[in-house]
Amino acid sequence: MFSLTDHPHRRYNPLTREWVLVSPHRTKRPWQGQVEQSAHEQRPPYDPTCYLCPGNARANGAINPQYEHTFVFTNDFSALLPDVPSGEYASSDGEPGSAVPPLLYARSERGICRVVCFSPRHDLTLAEMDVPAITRVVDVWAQEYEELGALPFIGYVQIFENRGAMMGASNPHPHGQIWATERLPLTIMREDVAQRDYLEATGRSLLADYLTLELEREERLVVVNDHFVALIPFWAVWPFETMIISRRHVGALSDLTPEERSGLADILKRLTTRYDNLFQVSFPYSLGFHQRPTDGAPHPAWHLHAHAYPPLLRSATVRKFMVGFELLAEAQRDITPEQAAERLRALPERHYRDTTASP
Ligand code: H2U
Ligand code: ZN
Repeated sequence: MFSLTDHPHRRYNPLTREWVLVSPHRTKRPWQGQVEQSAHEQRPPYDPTCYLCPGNARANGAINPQYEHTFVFTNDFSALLPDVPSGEYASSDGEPGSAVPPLLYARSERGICRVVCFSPRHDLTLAEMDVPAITRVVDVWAQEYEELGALPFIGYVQIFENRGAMMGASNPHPHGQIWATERLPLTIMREDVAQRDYLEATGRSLLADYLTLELEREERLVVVNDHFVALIPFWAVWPFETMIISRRHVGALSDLTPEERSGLADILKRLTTRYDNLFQVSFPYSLGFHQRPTDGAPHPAWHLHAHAYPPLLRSATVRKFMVGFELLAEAQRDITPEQAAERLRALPERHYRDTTASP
C-alpha cells in the first residue's frame, strides 16, 4: 500500500504546475557535508556604519532622513531602470510569439527597484518588532504596490525580503526590496495561467479551495488567525518552506481592510518567531508576496499570498543545496511537509531572544 510517509513519490504544485520528488525514507542518512558558520551576533540599535540606519549616508552619498517608523527609497543600484528604449533583438529564423520563436531573442524591460526599511532600529527583525510596527510595514507595502502599479509601464510589483547573509542579504538592518517590472516574471506567469484556468473551470479561486482542504486536514498548518493562514504547502520544495494565504479572496495587499492588515502582521510575527526558535538562530529566508498583476487587466483569479523560502535543513548551520538531480532534473526533499509543519507547530511563540519577564 502506497504511503506518503514511507515511500518515495512526486507531489504536484497546482500553482506552478511543477513537481517535487519526496523521499521520506531518507531522513536518517548521515551528514558530513558543509557546516555553515552560525552567527550569534549582538547588534546595536544604531550602527554608525550602516547605510540604512536613520541619518546615515548611503553608498552614493545620499543622507537617510531621521525616520521614525519606515523609510522607502529608490535602490541606488537598481537592477531595473524606468527609462530604457523599447526594442527587440531577434535572429531572423523564427517569429516572436509563434510556436517556433527566434533562437536568439531578447526584449527591453523597464522597471523600478526600491528598498524598504522596516524600522529605524538596526537590531530588530520582523520577528522582534511588535504587531503595530509590522502593520505599518504592511501599509507601506500596500501603498508601494498601488503607487508603482499605477505607473503605465509597470505590469507587476514584486515585494520581498532577503533575510540573512546565507540568502545574500547585504545588511542585517531590517529591510526588504521591491522590484516592479514591465512584464510578468516567469513564476508569476505560471501562477497567473494556473489560477485563471482554475477560475474558468470551477468558478472559484484555486487558493481558496486549497485553503479549505488544508483547514479540513490540519496536517500542514503552522499558524492561523481570523484573516490569514500560514502553512507548509503540500508541494513545498524547501524543508521549512511556507505559504501565507488570505482567507478572503483578495488580489492584493491594497485590498486588505485595516483588521486584515494587522492580521497579516500578526501571522508574519508568529511565523518568523517560530522560524527563529526552530534552531535558535535568526532564521534566514526569502519571503515575498504574490499579488494581482498591475498591467491593467482585472485578473479576478488572483488570490493574495506570500511564499517563504528558508534554506536551513537540520540546524543553524546545515543548509539545503539545490544541486545535482535538483539542478538538472527536478526539486527534491527528504523531510515531508507534514513533518516540517509538526516541528514548527511544536515551537513556542515567544522569541528565544526575548528576555523580558513573562506577563
Ligand atoms: P539586500 O540586503 O537584499 O541586498 O538589499 C539591500 C539593497 O540596498 C541592495 O539591493 C541597496 C542595494 O542595491 N543599497 C542602496 O540602494 N544604497 C546603498 O547605499 C547600499 C545598498
Ligand atoms: Zn542600520
